[in-house]
Amino acid sequence: MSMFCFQCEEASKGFGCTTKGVCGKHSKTAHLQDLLVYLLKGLAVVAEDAARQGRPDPGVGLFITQALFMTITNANFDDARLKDRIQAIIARREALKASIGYAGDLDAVNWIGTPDQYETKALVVGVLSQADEDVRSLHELLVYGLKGMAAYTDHAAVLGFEQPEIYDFMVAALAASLTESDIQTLIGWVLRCGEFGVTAMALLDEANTTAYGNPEITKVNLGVRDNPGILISGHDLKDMEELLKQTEGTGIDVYTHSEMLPAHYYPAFKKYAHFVGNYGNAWWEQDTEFASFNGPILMTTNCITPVKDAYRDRIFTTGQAGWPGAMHIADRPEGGAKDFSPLIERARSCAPPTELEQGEILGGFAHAQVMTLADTVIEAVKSGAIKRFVVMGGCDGRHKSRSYYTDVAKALPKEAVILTAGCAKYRYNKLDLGDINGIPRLLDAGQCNDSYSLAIIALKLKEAFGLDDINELPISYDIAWYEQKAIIVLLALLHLGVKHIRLGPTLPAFLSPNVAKVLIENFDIKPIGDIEEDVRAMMAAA
Ligand code: SF4
Ligand code: SF3
Repeated sequence: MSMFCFQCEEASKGFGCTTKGVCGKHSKTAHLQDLLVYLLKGLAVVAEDAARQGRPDPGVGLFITQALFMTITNANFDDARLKDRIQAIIARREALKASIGYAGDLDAVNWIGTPDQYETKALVVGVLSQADEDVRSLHELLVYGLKGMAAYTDHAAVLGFEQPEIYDFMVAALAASLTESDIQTLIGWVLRCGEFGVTAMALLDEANTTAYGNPEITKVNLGVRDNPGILISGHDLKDMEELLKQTEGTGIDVYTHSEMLPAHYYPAFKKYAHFVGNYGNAWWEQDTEFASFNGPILMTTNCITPVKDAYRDRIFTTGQAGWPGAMHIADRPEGGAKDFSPLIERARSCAPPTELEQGEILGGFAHAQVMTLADTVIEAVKSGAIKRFVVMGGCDGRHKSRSYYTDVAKALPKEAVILTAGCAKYRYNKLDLGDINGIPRLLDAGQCNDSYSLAIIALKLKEAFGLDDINELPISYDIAWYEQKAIIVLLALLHLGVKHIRLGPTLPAFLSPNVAKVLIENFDIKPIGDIEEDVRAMMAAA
């Protein structure tokens, strides 16, 4: 075994990647990420102590958030940047220790090594260094939830929205994932992670809607025009804003890819005439779709797949994303904007995108928009025109078995409405599912973090129907997961009291049998099964 990683749904053989990641991550990169997380836990222990002494390190929450974000599946494959971050963690930890006179003896708070020692050290501090499989499972579940939370917290911070309580929790929980081994206490940390997941998603919702307005019902064009284009992928809306501003009047069009599709739903972006549409599908099809796009591509976050020669000289990363050899657009200076001129220059010599498809898709059903339709929706439920809502949000992925979600969307009776968010939607968002009394049968709230919108809608419906329990609503959950943002969304739903969630295409490899049993017994989480049986059970309110 030259590495071990089981943080995503595509963990090899449902066990873990042991020689090279299915995602393309080399063992060296996996080791650097292991060491980075380990040392970050050490920094969290020191930061917690500093706060306890009343001498907190003010920037440490955001620093930890951004470093964790780098280790999310498909975010950063660039060893040089991971090494730089490890050095920065050690430097920050040592400075903090010196300033508070810290004298603890944990290895993670004291280890100092040079870059040539990182790999050897990583071999003894990775996931498998915890021998007890239940403790390991809970540590990793907690850390993966924190990674997802880190992504959302960083996006909010970029827009100027930060909450000290979220950072305090992240620091304390990360420290606990190093020092705590009592099973019940760890379960408590995992459940609290869900609670703060809701807080983090609410903060990001506030940040996005304050900066760019409330998403509106929008038809998004799938075709292309004759101008050269820039394709923007990932989740960062501030990058979206700055790219649109800097490309205005240049004769270059801008298209969204994968999780950037919901940018079209925001009023602030609609005013740009060169913001043309969405190109392609979910992240895992990028190797062919980026080739035919013909112009530069900007990856603002996950998901990057191994870069092909066909577009190697056209791919750029920014923020916490990275690919070795890809040009990285530097962070914005204090009070300034990022400089996207290298993409604009590159686009000038590129052919227009090759058309993949034509037509439109509909989206923009975040909570504020759905609430304007509340009376119609409630009436449709009362009259029986809508019998069930099925939440099918989450992530998409490569596995053939994910056709389950397309088949469920097709098999659901015409009285069912699908609520979605995240890139999972690409499995069914181009189907013609029709409408119920004018309400489309597929309501897309936005990015994966906009699962928060789906939770708000559920809570508002619970109120409107005068119910005591969210599980009494005519809503079923049939969720697709891939990476760690889906983990924080799942923990957030559990915190809100949602039960009977179907999770697929497989249950996480990092759940030990005992930890899986706790989730099943307390929340009735179940794996997806036969399409017809699942549809029947969901419609019968199983
Ligand atoms: Fe394997 Fe997923 Fe880890 Fe990549 S992130 S190495 S695919 S488990
Ligand atoms: Fe997709 Fe990577 Fe998770 Fe934001 S872009 S949902 S997989």
